[in-house]
Amino acid sequence: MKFEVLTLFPGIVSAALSDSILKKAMEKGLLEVKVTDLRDFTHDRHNTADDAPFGGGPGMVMKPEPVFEAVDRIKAEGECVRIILMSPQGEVFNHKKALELSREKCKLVLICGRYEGIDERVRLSLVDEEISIGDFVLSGGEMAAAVVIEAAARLVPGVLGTDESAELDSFYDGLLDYPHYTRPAQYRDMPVPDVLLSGNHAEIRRWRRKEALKATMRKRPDLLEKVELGPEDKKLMGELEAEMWEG
Ligand code: 9D3
Repeated sequence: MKFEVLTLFPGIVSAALSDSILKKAMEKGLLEVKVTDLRDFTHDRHNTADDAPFGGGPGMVMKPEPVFEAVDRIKAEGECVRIILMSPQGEVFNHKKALELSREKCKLVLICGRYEGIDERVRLSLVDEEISIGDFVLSGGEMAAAVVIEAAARLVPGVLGTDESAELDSFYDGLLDYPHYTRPAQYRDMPVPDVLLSGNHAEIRRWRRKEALKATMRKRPDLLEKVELGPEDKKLMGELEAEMWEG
């Protein structure tokens, strides 16, 4: 999959792409990420990328010209493009969106805003969609763009090792993870659950599924409304409910 990030702070985005999984994906030719400095598309000697808002008020607004010219250059390269604005007003990013982007054939152009925002004409005439990564305030779209790239790239077939991707296939089912343990089997006053040392793989699988259901019920009950539970899950849920009454 192909990304091009348009930003006034290319260093922030590049730093986030030094992750080893992403580097390997790039070496394998499965992922291409170009980071473009919007200052390269300014023309005055101060490389001005922002200006005061029309109508007055606090802060500065990102000028439209560098963004339009950068997008013109990308389009002139003849590629099919899908233009995404990273913005707090966007649709909130999730696994489903990551999967959809991972299957995109066109180049994904991620525009990162800074300051109070970007000139509205960018949104009106260039942008296909807006993505937010959640309801909190960042200083700009760079960290959000890095999040989107990492989450989507991991879902491209071949990017993860076989172990990790097998886990994705079977376990990204909308439940929270089960607890993990490693050696030592006893640490301070905390033993590892016996079932994990038993070697009984059917029992271990059942225990993990039950713990995943328990964690989801306790911490993210909203997720259970969306997930489809199989017959075994329903049985495990029944057991959990009974155990709740026992205390
Ligand atoms: C404090 C300024 N805010 C006034 C209501 C508006 C505002 C402008 C610019 C808030 C944040 C930003 C910069 N953020 C992003 O560009 C951004 C973002 C985010 O802040 N949260 C979650 N996802 C994203 S994607 C891009």
